[in-house]
Amino acid sequence: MMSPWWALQLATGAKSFRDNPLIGSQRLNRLGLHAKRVAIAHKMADWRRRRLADLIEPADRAAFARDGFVQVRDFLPPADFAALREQVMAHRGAAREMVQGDTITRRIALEPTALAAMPATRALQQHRRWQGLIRYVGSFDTEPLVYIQSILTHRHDAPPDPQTKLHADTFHPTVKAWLFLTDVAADEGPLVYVTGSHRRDAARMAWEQRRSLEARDGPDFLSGRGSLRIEENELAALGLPAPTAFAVPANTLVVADTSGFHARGPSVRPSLRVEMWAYGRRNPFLPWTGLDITGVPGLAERRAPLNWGLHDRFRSWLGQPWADVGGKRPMDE
Ligand SMILES: O=C(O)CCC(=O)C(=O)O
Repeated sequence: MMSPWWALQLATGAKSFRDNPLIGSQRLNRLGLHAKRVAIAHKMADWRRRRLADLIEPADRAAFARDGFVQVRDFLPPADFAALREQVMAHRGAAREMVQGDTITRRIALEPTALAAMPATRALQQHRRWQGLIRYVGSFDTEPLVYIQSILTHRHDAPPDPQTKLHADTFHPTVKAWLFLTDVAADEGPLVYVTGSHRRDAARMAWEQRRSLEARDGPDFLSGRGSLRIEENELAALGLPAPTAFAVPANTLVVADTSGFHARGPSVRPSLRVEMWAYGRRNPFLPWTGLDITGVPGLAERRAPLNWGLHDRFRSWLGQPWADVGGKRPMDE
């Protein structure tokens, strides 16, 4: 009875080798199902990006094509950044937290009340380069989801945070952005990215094909769910360099295609990182760049709380990893 649903999911961003028997099928993947989805999704993203090229400067386009990310230091003028940091750090908002291993991720959504309380966050959302980079890298001309995000490492006596293992978020191009509000030290859980790993050359496609046969039944749960993990010592065979750690001062922006390999670097002590964090993901097979009903003003800034509420309500079907922790500030313990 579920077969038509599973088949329809092949034309979407569904990625779990464990939950969809077609996506996880060794027989179909031996015939190239996973590799074909990867190849088509990347071609579609390239095509959409060509149409969005004017959203960003040629230098940013070249950096992205080469590296898979764009890094901008001193992103905002100092006075604008100071205002943003001051407003955000003082804001007590309805927070959600997810615990992964020993690490807490806290998110405060930029919903209408938060935007009204922090005019500098609205200004960031309207910033031309911020918007342009996120849309171009994500390959869709639609409004990203934006949160204030805090990463608190070593807060639980538990195995390591699974985000510290290098991984691709999914099989198709997709965007995440970090505008760091705190300085990030190299040994305090920086974002790391494997330069050039957004490309799908022959070596990467062979790796994708191989991993698509192992992922469903392999020991790594998150690879089975479609976020394929890779060991650092496998990178050289794919012609890839060691990961770059973004040990950067506050006011650095990184916008990355997180279908490239990335992770959170280890932290040698309990640390706290705060950032404006944006995320954009749509069906990777769509031919158009816009037409996103959820991105219209009025709805766009309510998506995060609506989505949390939906998962609270239908917790047993949809799952809800984001616990309601009441009102918190980004730097609260
Ligand atoms: O925020 C970070 O440090 C990276 C987290 C990560 O790996 C992810 O968002 O997939």
